Amino acid sequence: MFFQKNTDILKNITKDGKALFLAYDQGIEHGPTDFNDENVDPQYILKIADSGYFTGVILQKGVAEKYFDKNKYKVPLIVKLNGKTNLAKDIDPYSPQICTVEEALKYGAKAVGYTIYIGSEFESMMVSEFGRIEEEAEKYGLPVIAWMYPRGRNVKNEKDPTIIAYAARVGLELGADIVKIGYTGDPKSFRWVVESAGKTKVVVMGGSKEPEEEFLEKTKIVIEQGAIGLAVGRNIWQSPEPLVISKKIAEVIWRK
Ligand code: FBP
Repeated sequence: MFFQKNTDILKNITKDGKALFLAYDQGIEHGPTDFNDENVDPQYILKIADSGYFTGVILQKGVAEKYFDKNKYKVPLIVKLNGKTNLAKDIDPYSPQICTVEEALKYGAKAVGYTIYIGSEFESMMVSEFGRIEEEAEKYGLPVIAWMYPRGRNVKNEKDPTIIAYAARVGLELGADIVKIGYTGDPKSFRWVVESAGKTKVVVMGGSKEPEEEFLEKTKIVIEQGAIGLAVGRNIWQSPEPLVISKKIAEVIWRK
């Protein structure tokens, strides 16, 4: 008999098999340059996250510890276990683990996330850290989301559909429950990404703020091609009306 993970492992962070995660780890990745007077405050973000449109909110440990009151917020918490700043400007990036699965559980996590820069000269370190996290998370039945970002001097074009499909496949090979990846730019190549990920589910990252109609069109395409949803930050909380765009995105994902 072969070992198969509990197929219901995603039940706490999905609704009818679909997902919409609000990403708010940009404070470490980019610094507060992404923020304004409102969205610099994690409480503002948590209110959006708790609006009912989201199946998860992604926080780093510090924000989770200081702001995520598990008795108050209903939105499931996803703790990002590694991170880095963009100040070092390393051509080949490494994102070290800064939080353990046990700590994440203490903050109320229903899932954990980890970035792997595939193609980086430090890929092997991240792959091996990810393996240990997988093992630990498995003990608690906690799903693991892998941010699969091709990056480094050997990656000529991060948006190359062949490389994105490779990244998605690596997520499956490593045992990720969900991979978070970029859009390839066209439906056909994106379908191949989803097929390459096999039983690992696919969510698409947001990226920098785009015109609303374009963002909704992209959402529609990725859902039609088999993604289960999005993990998006700036396109929501940089909007003057975050709940309006959240509702529209949710309508596309859950096809209302
Ligand atoms: P956005 O929707 O704001 O792009 O967030 C998605 C995300 O993956 C975040 O989780 C992360 O902080 C950020 O993008 C990393 O962006 P990059 O490494 O491309 O600068």
